[in-house]
Amino acid sequence: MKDRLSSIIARKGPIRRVGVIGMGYVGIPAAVLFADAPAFEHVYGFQRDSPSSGYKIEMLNRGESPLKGEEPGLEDLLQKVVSAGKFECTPDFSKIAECDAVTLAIQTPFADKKDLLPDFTPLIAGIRNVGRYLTPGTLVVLESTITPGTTAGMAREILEEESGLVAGEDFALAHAPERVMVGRLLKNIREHDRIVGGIDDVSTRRAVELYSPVLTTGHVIPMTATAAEVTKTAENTFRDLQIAAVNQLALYCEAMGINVYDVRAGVASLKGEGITRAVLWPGAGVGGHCLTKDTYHLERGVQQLGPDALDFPEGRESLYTLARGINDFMPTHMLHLTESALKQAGKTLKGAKIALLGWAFINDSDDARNTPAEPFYEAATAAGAEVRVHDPWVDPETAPDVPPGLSKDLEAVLSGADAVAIFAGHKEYRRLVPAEVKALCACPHPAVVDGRNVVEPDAWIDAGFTYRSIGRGDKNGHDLRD
Ligand code: SAJ
Repeated sequence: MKDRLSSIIARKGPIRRVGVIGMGYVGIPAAVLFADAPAFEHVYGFQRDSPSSGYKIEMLNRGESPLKGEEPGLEDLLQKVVSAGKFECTPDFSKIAECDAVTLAIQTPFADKKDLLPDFTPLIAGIRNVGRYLTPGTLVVLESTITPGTTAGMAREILEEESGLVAGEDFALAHAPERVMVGRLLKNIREHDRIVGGIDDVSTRRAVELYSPVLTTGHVIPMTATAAEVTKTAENTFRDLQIAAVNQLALYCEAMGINVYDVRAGVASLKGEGITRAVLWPGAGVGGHCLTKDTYHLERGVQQLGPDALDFPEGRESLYTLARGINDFMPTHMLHLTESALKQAGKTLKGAKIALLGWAFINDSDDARNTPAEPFYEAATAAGAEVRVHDPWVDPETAPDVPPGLSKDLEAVLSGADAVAIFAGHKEYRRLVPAEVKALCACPHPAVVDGRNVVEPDAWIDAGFTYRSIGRGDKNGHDLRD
């Protein structure tokens, strides 16, 4: 029946009109790049006119980007395609019927971090909207990160149910996972290779036709839809695994009294002749919206698609969820290091004033999603400490789940602190001067616990701090200096 789809597409001709559902940090750059491609004549950006996001419609149609932070080239390109009449943002989903190809870029965040399940509700609503207005010969592409099996499973079923059409016969269906990083959205879409996977060869070929015109140095890598879903979740699972491997090494180095960074440099020196050792950086934990959840997408995928076919060591936990457990342990380890440093100064967590520096999950960013600082904050508070949080990048007004009293006033947060716990490697913290911090802490032996290797151990130990850092087994047992 693939011939039927091929002939419908042949009659329809090349893709000329494109729709992008979801005007977020993935959909907006995708839409303007499609609109700027000479291959396409018009692009609709579909955005629900909801109380929280409806404002984007007017903004985008004025050529203004609603995205926070610097996105090089995005607003210029948006103004160019809007004034050329090639891009239009609309809440009218019926215009999907005019499109030859429709992509969905809708986030799948955790519904509840405790149960590690993604919230597919917004994506399902988007898919239903597409199904409602789907016409024969249209290509539908899911760009969101999804559990392997979703494209050929749930998405296909919903589209067929809503449209009365049949995937692979009346319309093409594919997955092309986004690989963008905030701050370099256009560059990533143009230059990263693009995984494109259809539910059948005809769908794959049509998706290749859609994405090829927007790539500059990137290449399209065709495969099946399920392989594309596994690729996306695996690429983040492997990064999480690499981080867990070096976090565990750091814990071992602390226990053996050696410096993990010496070991890291030593291991990484083994290279050449095709030998490589990708050793990442130990740290206070793994946050963000990618690495904290994509492992569980992959695990769910294999459980749903191949539970009986999977041959795996009896009773053994998945290496990937073990890695998640190690990375999620790092904020607890930071608490243990803080407790140890306070104890060396004759104090306990209970009643201690802790200055937590860095709420963002990543250096020099305002993004605090799933920050590892949060479990530390909660556990230290539960242990009776008073935790005050500083972050020069995170906006207390707009960021999700910010702790009470989050401040951009570093001196105020440091004043009277018994311990300083560094959770993000913001550049501001690399410039901290031990004597100045000690004067603010106003006690003989404040603790400094470095979760991102940003302070120089001896300078702080010599200034009278009790110093602890992840992986610094060579320094964590230092004598107290007056
Ligand atoms: N982290 C470490 N040690 C490391 C690297 C990161 O502890 O060596 C921590 C960071 O502090 C952060 C978390 O891991 O808390 C995630 O860091 P990240 O650099 O992976 O940033 P993300 O989550 O924004 O990951 C994104 C992902 N990109 C997309 O999903 C398109 C990921 O696949 C990329 O590998 C990563 O960016 C990147 O840097 O390219």
